[in-house]
Amino acid sequence: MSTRRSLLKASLLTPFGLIVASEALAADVPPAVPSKLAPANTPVPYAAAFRRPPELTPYETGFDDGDPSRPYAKFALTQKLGQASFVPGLTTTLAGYNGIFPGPTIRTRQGTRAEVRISNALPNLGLLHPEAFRTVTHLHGSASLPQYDGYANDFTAPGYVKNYHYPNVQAARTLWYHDHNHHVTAQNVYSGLAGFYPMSDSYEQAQLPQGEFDVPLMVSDAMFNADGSLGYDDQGHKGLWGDIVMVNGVPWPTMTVKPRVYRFRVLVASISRSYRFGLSNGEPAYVVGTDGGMTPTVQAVASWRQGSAERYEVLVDFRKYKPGQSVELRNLSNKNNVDYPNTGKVMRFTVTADSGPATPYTIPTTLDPGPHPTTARGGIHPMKLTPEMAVAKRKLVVERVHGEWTINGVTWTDVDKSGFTKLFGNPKPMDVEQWDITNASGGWFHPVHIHLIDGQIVGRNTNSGKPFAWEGGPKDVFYAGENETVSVLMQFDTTAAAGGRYMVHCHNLVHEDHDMMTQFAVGDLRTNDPMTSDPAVPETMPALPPVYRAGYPAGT
Ligand SMILES: [Cu+2]
Repeated sequence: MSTRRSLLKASLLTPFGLIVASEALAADVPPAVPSKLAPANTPVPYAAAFRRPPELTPYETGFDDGDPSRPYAKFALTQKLGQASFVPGLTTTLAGYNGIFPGPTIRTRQGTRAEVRISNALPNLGLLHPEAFRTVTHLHGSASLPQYDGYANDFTAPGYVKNYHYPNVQAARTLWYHDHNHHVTAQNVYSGLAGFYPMSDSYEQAQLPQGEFDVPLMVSDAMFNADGSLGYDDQGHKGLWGDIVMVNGVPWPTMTVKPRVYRFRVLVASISRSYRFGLSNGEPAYVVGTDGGMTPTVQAVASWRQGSAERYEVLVDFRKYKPGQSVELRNLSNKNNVDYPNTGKVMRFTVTADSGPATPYTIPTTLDPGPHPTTARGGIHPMKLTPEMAVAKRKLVVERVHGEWTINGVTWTDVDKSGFTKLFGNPKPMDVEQWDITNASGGWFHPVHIHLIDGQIVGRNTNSGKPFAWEGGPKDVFYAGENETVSVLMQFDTTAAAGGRYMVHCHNLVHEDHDMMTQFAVGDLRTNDPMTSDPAVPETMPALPPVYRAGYPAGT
């Protein structure tokens, strides 16, 4: 570390700056980049009002073969350019689902299958890259068939449309949809291609806050050019760390809350940044859900670590606050992030008087996720898996080799060169396996996403062999921190998804693009070919005007 760089770091000390300074020595993270925005265009923390993404209604609902036990809902999204006011006094061109960021929230229910028709009405060239503006949509958290799972090379070109099928048979959870196009996923997601897809079921509805008190928080970071356009700099494929933290596309918003218990579905949609969230007054957050649904035991935590694509559902109890009181959601940061003066802040809650008597609610200590949806066919709830059930153990090493991000030395380019036949593993349908994900590098962290599965973290070498307190539920992203090995049990449950090829990759999207991604196949790798089974077709229909549900008042 050069003296100059150390000084630069030292000049950026935040209230949590001691962490930054002491851990920067071991890091190979890129230097901070000064903001290009004029002071008048620089957002001020907590000045802007919180908002929720609009909720999209289906354009058609019905029953397969007229059978009332087989409902479906069909949605349509158009990927197109749009204009947003992210920073004061300037407009920003983005590429989003329906031209907005975050994209529309799609709420679904377990047992109602969905189709989402995604039309690419983007220009021929990317907004932040010079390549064709092809898109691939992955519904993260869904056990979808390979041809609907957003395989990185199953692209939809501008002027084309793909109708994605989602089974929605899993337990209630916070899913999200986002771009997954090979080599430019980072630029495409950063341009705005990301949205929520919460799925409910009767167990979740009976136990966790709903409606007004069920709030999605998409946390991302960005940097802007002087004219308000999105800045993009991944520093030689290391990562992108912006100086502005946004929640649902609003820099450091203030949310007005009632003195009630709120449920926040926290999603990190950042390209590279990871967070350590906590409330500014040290009050606990109650972790009730992880990537794949409710946690069997509710954990009160003072803070929790969360990387790209991880979802944590937390309850915050505002009942003890007086009207006018405020509390902040802060980011204490983690090793190997690039921190700026205000990246330690996320959002602020200001408590207002209640609108009427609240329904009594006790913060639960345990949660019942209900019967596992595929038990009848041999499916086991991920939190009931035990190491003895594993029929295979695999080691997955994430590392930088000769300037390329790799998994066991393999890149997606190697997979491409094999005609997409190269496999990391080939479990049989319904097999249980243990995968040990190792990051032997002290200088990086990698949130590793395994498609298709819900896993149980059974061990972490850095935490006396145990998962962290907040990791007590089903997961599909596994944060492999510096010198960490995280051990995961998973069942390759193909009840909803048959078999075929699925990706494994780092969810630092810059690492994923260059080229930390490989694949496994469940059963025969030739079934459900992700690129030829149901490819995109030329769009022949005019875009449907979207219909959104009535939202909540500004700031709430
Ligand atoms: Cu990575």
